[in-house]
Amino acid sequence: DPGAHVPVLVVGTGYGGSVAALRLAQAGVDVHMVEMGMAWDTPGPDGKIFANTTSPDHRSYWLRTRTKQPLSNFLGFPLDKNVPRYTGILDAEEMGGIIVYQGRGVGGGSLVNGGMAVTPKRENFGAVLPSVDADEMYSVYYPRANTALGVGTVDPAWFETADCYQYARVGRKHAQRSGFPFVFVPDVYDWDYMKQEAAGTVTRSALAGEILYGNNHGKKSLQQTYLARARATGRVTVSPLHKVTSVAPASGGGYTVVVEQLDTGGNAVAVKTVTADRVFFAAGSVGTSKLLVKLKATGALPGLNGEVGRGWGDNGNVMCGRANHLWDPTGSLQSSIPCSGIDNWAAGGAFAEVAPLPTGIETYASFYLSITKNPHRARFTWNAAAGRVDLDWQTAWKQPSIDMARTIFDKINAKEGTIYRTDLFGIYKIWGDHLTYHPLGGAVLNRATDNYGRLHGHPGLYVIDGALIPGNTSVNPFVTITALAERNIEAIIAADL
Ligand code: FAE
Repeated sequence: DPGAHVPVLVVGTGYGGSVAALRLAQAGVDVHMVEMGMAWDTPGPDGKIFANTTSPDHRSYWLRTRTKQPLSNFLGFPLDKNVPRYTGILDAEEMGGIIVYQGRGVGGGSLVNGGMAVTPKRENFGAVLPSVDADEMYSVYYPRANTALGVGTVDPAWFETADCYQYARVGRKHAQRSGFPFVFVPDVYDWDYMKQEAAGTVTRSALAGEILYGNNHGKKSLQQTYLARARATGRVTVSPLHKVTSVAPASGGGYTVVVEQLDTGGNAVAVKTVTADRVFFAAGSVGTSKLLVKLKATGALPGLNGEVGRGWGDNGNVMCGRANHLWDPTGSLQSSIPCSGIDNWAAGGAFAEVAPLPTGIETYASFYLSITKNPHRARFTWNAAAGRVDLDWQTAWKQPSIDMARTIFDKINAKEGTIYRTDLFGIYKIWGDHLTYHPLGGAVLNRATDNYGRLHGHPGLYVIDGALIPGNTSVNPFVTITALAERNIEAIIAADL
């Protein structure tokens, strides 16, 4: 309600926000969550909540009139098409030199992602979060996050026989023949449900190619895990299609939060003001960074320090495909949920997930999303003339990622006598180096905040999402975002409330 007062307001409903809401509610605190995206709890005219990957419609993109598919081309043909402008689920946000893909809606990135739930190797953790006690993370908070997220691993015996993972078995064969470690990767997808999909006894989701625009079945998004438990406490309310635009100290203490209510065309239809004793920024790396940089530059939060906006990275994401021989088909039926990867982090700085190309036809292609040790970090700044926040990432900064990914795929190509695909990202373009799925940083732990996410300069303001992590996690990031949020909220509840 406009004019209302709430003890805690959480900006965003992704991993960090959902952890904060659940744990605060369990501690007896009433929490209000504000989410700019839709609720995603109501079927559309086709009876489904989410659109399929192969037939994007108005539900698929955040306020675009044309799709912006990560794989833009196939066999020389561009894949993008016009769609009605709508508050859809996937934001392809163009930030100068890079397109940053993000989930929009109650559940944040958990709605659109592949569910790959990877805990970094212990020996890599010091570089991920240098100021955090690794013993505590690996004994308490990673296990707590993995349990609450519902993480599991494919049944290895079923994997060997499942048609839908032929692409992964081909990926394994090629990795091992070149001497690379092949690993199974855990996921939050319900693996029993996937077995039933393969057996034809339930409605298909992963085996119908669903990913990117939401999964109608099988995937345990935050709606099924943290957010369901948070709502069950009776202390958590959520306002979808509401966007936070300002947070500033209130005269009587606490913070004044300005919220725009959006319609499904993205227009502000009402502006509401609430006061909150405490505000948790959980709008994602880009969302939180953009808000804080703007609020500092425009004088709303003058006490924020000069670290706000710094330390942003793309988790070293780069994509590529390889063209296999005709005797190495990868399968016309491919599970959209990856279950495996190639680990060359120690030797070459790259961890590559063996990714699906769920086109429904045999492509003879192997497809990979590599996470690399890219050293470049970008900065968000306030562009007063344009009234927006800019990011100074440069496309050429992907070159180290390409070089690191090549430590795997040049060798595999040489061994197999194969070549890179040049038709997936344009015409004669090998590398998907224009995007990231894994934005991280912008309000880095122990720099813009204290060692638990308390923002310097304004008591009662916290960052609790991917903005805390300085640009790279060495693997897919959401388990680390969740575990760090579990650690921080425990300390905050104990000391501040
Ligand atoms: P996030 O989940 O992005 O949530 C932030 C929320 O805040 C969103 O719902 C926003 O709509 C909302 N918001 C933003 N600004 C405002 C505002 N001003 N007012 C109100 N609400 C706002 O943040 N990671 C993995 O670990 N494994 C994977 O397999 C994987 N696959 C991915 C595939 C795709 C296509 C994408 C896009 C991402 C993938 N990720 C994956 C990344 C993962 O989803 C991401 O790191 C987390 O979702 C980030 O969590 P946060 O809590 O930081």
